[in-house]
Amino acid sequence: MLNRRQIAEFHRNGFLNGGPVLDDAGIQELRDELQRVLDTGPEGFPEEGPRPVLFHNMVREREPERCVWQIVNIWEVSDAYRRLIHHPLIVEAISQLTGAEELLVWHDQIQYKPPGHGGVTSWHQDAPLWPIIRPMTPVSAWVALDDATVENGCMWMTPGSHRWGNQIEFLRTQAHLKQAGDFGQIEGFSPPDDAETSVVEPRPWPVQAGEVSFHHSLTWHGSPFNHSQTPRRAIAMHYMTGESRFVASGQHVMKAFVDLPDGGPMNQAGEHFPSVMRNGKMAALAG
Ligand SMILES: O=C(O)CCC(=O)C(=O)O
Repeated sequence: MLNRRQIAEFHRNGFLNGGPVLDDAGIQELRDELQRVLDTGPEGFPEEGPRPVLFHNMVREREPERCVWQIVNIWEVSDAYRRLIHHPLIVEAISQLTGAEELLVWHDQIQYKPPGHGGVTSWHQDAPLWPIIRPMTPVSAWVALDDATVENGCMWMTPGSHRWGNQIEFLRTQAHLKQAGDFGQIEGFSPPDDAETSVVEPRPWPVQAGEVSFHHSLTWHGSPFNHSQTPRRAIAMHYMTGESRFVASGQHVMKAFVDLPDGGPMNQAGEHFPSVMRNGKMAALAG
């Protein structure tokens, strides 16, 4: 359970380290499961039957010599990851941070930057990249499976940026920032006059293996290259509240799994969006 100070920190900064949620055995189980899925490979899952929604090197077209394995909805092919999306400490914290008593999984995603040639995840906000759900309020839980450090490409965060609105077009102009050495050098943006945080001060956000970090879906974040000799494995679990609605005009990889009319409640979108909390109580394990 988060305390008042932690909740206030999240609302001020737009991100928070929630502390350890996995012991060594739990970390190793998730690493082993990730390796099993990587060994199976994108083509190794049957067409019919459970498979990740997306499984690719997300930087291959931009930078063929680099790699970030992105696996969306690994929970659909792994009991250990399915248990993780229901982790009581994580779900309870998301409820505290959103103030919601009904929570659903929007989707999860592994981002694995291999040693030596791990690619960049450019500065972005999540919510503008998720145009099939409204409002833009989800909160994500990001669990490190290795110590995420400046050297191996930990995330960077910009305090207070979740209160600056949708700035995705501006952030796209910062895609030249790729190295840990210059990743924080965002230039050309002035926060709104009435914003609580009036300076752009990005900072590295190291997270230890087994810890959870939370971020708001409008918080500016990203992660540079991994030039180090250590892997940077992590999973983000993106949660939405019971108020989320489907926006049929948008595009997103999860749209193919939404069985709803425009404006329909996402809590009726179907089995790919499991409920993790109902009426303030933990929901039964998905699947
Ligand atoms: O794992 C990363 O470096 C980026 C993850 C991310 O963008 C997210 O969790 O929203």
